[in-house]
Amino acid sequence: MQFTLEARSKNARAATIKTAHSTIKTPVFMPVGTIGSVKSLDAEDVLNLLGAEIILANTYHMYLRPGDKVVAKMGKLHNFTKYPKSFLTDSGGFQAFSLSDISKPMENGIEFRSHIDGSKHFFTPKKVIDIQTNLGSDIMMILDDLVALPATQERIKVSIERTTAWAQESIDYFRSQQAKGICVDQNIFAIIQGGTDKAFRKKSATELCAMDYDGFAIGGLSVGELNKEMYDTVEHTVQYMPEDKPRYLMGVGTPEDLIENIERGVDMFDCVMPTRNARNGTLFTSFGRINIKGAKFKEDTSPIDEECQCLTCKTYSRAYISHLFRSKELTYFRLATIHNLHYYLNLMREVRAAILEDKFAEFKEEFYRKRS
Ligand code: PRF
Ligand code: ZN
Repeated sequence: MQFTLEARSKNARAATIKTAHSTIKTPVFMPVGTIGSVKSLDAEDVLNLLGAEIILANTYHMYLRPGDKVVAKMGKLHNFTKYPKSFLTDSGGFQAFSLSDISKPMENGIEFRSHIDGSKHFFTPKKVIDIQTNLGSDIMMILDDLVALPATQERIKVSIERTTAWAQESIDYFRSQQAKGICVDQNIFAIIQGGTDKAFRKKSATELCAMDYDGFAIGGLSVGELNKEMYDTVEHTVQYMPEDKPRYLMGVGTPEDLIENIERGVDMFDCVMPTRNARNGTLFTSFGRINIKGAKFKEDTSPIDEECQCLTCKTYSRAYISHLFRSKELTYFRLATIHNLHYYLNLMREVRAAILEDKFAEFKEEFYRKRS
């Protein structure tokens, strides 16, 4: 993987990441395609979304169904899904923690029960690398031990110690597999934990960033803490992360969260927010959010957002989209998802242009002015 830092505007960065399957311009928002599809869209729809060079899929889901061995036989994620650009796969630790009825983090891995059929499984650092090797993702994530906040100091301490031990085991195994000619086109990121505690974050970041990873993620945020605590933790953590590798904030967030964390030096994001919100009627616009359910849209001939250039806004009225939503028509989900993802991807494109001109501060001011 090639990482080229192109510009900075204060702490905000614009860079290019080259994987075996695409060239990703940062800051980047990665649409979530948990089971190998961005919900309601097909690969062609995603390719037609401006600048969608990478999507995120989940190890946990693909392992349980259809099974990583099936995906490998079908030509890995790229050929199975027909999305030819980059995939990042999350390791499964987070999904085992959030979806499973029972998830037990232990010294050597995480035991969990399938949310599909209740069957028992055990993820270890090596096992999730083997699964992600079968999936063929361009960027794989290590198994980490994350905790819901608020948590006790003792639990956070266990989490960062375990995550560091697993990270060492993961990188040794991954590089030794590569030395055997396995997963040579793939990359691996470590995940910093530590809750909102400054000393724990410093320790976790320092230990992980000393290892030979291709990039680093900040995990364990957006799990119940205040926005300000998230921003402060990111600002604090970033100073212990290398300049010459990508920085990825996992599972974040709102458009405002993206702007705030780009300002603090984050390059990559993923979140279900644009896709999930689309499905429940919340649409993002340049002047803030709207709920398309509103009676006031019933005879509204204008597009969702006058400034938006997406397929949905170029073609359809709010009245029609609102009617489809009320009727729970399947077409609604596709059109709304296209719009919300376009909004997120376009926001990243505009932020990047501003950083390249060293005008991030001006951009941020205008962004907030329009929504007030
Ligand atoms: N770890 C992993 N995946 C994640 C997170 C994490 O901490 C988060 C936290 N917001 C989202 N997804 N492995
Ligand atoms: Zn639109």
